[in-house]
Amino acid sequence: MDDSIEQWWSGGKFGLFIHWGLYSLLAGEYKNQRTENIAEWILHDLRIPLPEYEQLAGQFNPTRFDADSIVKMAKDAGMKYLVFTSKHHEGFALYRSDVSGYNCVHASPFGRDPIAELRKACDRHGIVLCLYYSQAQDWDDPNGCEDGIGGEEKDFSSYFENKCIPQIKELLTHYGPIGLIWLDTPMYMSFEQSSKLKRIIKGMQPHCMISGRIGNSLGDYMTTGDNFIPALPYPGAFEVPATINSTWGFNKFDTNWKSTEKILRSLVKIVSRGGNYLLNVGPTADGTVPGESVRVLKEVGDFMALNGDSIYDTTPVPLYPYDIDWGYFTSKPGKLYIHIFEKMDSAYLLNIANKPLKVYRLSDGMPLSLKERTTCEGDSSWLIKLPARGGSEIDQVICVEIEGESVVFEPIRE
Ligand code: JFZ
Repeated sequence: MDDSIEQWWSGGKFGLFIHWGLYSLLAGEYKNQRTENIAEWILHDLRIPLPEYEQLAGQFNPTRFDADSIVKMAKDAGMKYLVFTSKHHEGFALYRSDVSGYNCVHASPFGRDPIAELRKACDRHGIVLCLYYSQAQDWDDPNGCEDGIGGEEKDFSSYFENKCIPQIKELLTHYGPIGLIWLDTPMYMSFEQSSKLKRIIKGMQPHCMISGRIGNSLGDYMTTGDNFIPALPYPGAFEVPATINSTWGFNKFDTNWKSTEKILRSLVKIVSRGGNYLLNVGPTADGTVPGESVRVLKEVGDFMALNGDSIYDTTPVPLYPYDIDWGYFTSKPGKLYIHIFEKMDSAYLLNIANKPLKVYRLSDGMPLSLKERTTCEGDSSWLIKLPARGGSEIDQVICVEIEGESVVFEPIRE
């Protein structure tokens, strides 16, 4: 499993997810009826008649879509890759497809190819381009899967052979190297079908990674449930796809924006457990990213610019024997990073076996004092005096340069 994990992904830790499609035009509402669920499911959830939904293609004209500014936003947030919905469950392709005319170049006044534009922008800014593709659910194709709707009268393999595979081939042929194909909701994919898809992807682009949702456990890493973070350091590679509000596709009624503090906490928590954080934005029908998302990403970027060393290329430490609710650890060879989310005067830690060599605040290198002693019970202890926090500081990162490559925690004594 591990040979297929690429360095840009394992070291990069943080990516931008983009959910965009015809559902973005409806923004959570159709004919005065609001959807209760995630906005990109509106066709399914409100049972919109297909011919009516397909009409939306004729209105798709996001003239303010600017690939460069979106990629730059990701870059400035400290993200290293971007995953764009080339075709979601609705079945509409967001690129020039010769396999199906139901795409934004041939069926929409827009007439532009967002993936071609993202390719150029990603190359310009050094971001890895990745593509989401809904391989099993396709609510537009009469033979595609649909959640909860029986497949008895369907011929899934005909959809799979005639739309899914040819479109995946287009995506891997027309846009240069793709970092990752983000497959989703495998539904009724058989082991043979998942294997075939994997063979095709790896055959065309051996370095292209495959998300955990290809089906039949054939992905290159584990994709968690949306917004779900494993409780302990997970032994393998994993990625947490997550929303900034409560929906993936744009919903004009969803103002449930998470705070920057919450997003940063999730990022650090996920990275400290060995995972990647794939954070979503849902552009509107005019192609722009909601302002609240832009703001949060900018604030996360301010943290990353000063503290990125404690995130990129780090590995999780072994499980610390005490429950601490004020922070998290990450590490690199010879370094322990202590992420502190609470206002505290000092950090008191027990049972760290390494000898501390040098201690400083990561954001500016300010040296700090660390008192090391052995407790009456014979355990080693560290007392680190912390500097006053800046007003907007959410996570104060302390770097301790240690003797030895990796961090060693002693068990709690009997
Ligand atoms: C899927 C999609 O249905 C959804 O629209 C969005 O694209 C999201 C990123 O992925 O939804 C899922 C898929 C899997 C789980 C939860 C939601 N899961 O495994 O818990």
